Amino acid sequence: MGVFYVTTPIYYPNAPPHIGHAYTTVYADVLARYHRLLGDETFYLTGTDEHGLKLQRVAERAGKNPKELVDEMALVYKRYWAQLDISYDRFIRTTDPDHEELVRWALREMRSRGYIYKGRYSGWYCVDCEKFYSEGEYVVVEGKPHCPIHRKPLEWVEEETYYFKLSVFEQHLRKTIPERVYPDYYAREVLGKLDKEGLRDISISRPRSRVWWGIPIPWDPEHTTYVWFDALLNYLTGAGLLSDRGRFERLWSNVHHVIGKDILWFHTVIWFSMLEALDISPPRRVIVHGFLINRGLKMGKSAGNVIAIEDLVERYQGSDGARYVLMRVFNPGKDVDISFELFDSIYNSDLADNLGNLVRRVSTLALRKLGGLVEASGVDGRIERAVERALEEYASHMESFDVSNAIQSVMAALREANAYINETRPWEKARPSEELYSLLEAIRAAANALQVVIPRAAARTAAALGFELDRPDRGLDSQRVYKVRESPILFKKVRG
Ligand code: ME8
Repeated sequence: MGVFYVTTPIYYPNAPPHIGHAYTTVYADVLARYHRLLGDETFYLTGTDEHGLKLQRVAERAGKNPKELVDEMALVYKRYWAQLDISYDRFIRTTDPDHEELVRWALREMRSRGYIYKGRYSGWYCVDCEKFYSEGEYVVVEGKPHCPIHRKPLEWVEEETYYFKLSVFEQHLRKTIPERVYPDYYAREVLGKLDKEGLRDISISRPRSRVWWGIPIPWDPEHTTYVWFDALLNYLTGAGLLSDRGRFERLWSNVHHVIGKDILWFHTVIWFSMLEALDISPPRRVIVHGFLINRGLKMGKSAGNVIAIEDLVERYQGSDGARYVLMRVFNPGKDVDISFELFDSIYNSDLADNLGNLVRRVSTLALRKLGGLVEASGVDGRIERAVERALEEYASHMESFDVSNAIQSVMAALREANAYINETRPWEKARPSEELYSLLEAIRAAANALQVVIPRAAARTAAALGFELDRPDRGLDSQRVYKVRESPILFKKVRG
């Protein structure tokens, strides 16, 4: 048995999550469920990133204390994740006491090793990104520097600050990034940027007079910790670095950070350096994905092109449909241009017409022809080949984190099963036992594999057809007896 530790970014709770956040969170959930089923010691961490100027301002505008605001919003996030059946093991908040303690510990530790020093800083800052932009990075609109992502004017900031000696880690980064970033072209992208721009030390604190909503620097409370520095450390808190060293070592040996490509630099250059400064090994893997885009722009609040999670859940009749369409389009490398037309066609052809239809046809025939009792029999060679191939492909795609192709392999076997019914015409036979047994085995294998994406439909299928869900890598069986109880409609077709 192995160990599998998976994390999502911790999201800014200044607004509720949308399907871009769900894209990452469902994906990490699928990986976590897969490893749990394989028997690995699995830990899934998600949460909210609650400090910093952005949250401070949103709270001020709403006339609230930031803590009051983030308390409310953390509940909103948990409600959405419950709606999507996200099986996280901990929901971490950067205002959790154990996290604040860990941040103070990390700052002291890095300072005592000589990686933190005081200086002055000036530069152009984007509050929405919580990030400084240098010349060449920002865009100039009407003579003024603007954020390249949010297109809003940047703010000029000049102040005393603590620096982290990022510049000393270049060799370490060049050595470790290539083998740990997946897919590997993102590693090349980061190293390319490193070649072009080099590394400068980064500012990791803010004067409390300007940003008071943050963790005070332990030896100088007139400064608060930069929100990104605070946020990245959540991955150590979550694994219990200060509370259970043994468990931490186990989890950290196989940690997988799932992130969108917008925060790649933070999760490689900055994070790997922070870890090295603490004498902790870099993460086993950073798994990066592209954006969901809508009408040509990255889906997001500032672009005003957000699709709401509740709309997806409603349209696709619950969490399974919503999870499925997001995972079916999941693409690490490319941005995906989404629309309800695209999601409708995926939902209808894969879930309603293929899986749902097959389960309904097979259960109806089993009830009608065999009174629901389908006894052990060999599996037809054609079904056997299709299922075995699908399971092999599924496992190899899942091992390389390619969820979309893993589920498409299973869908191909189910299409083959539907074709097999059309051609063997079991409804014309008196007792089509072998056909129905073969088809039930195909459905069982598919439910085992697809349960990581559509847990509810898999459980309903198992209950209706009379089998227990099993590990996704278990193959076919010729020793079972099926007692089919009902012919469920798993997915009703959606009309445009
Ligand atoms: O960056 N397409 O939080 P955030 C795909 N707090 N993924 C998307 C997306 C889209 N259109 N929109 C958002 C932060 N995401 C920091 C993280 S981690 C230590 C701190 C997803 O609320 C994607 O995973 O801005 C992206 O990286 C993340 O949400 C950004 O969330």
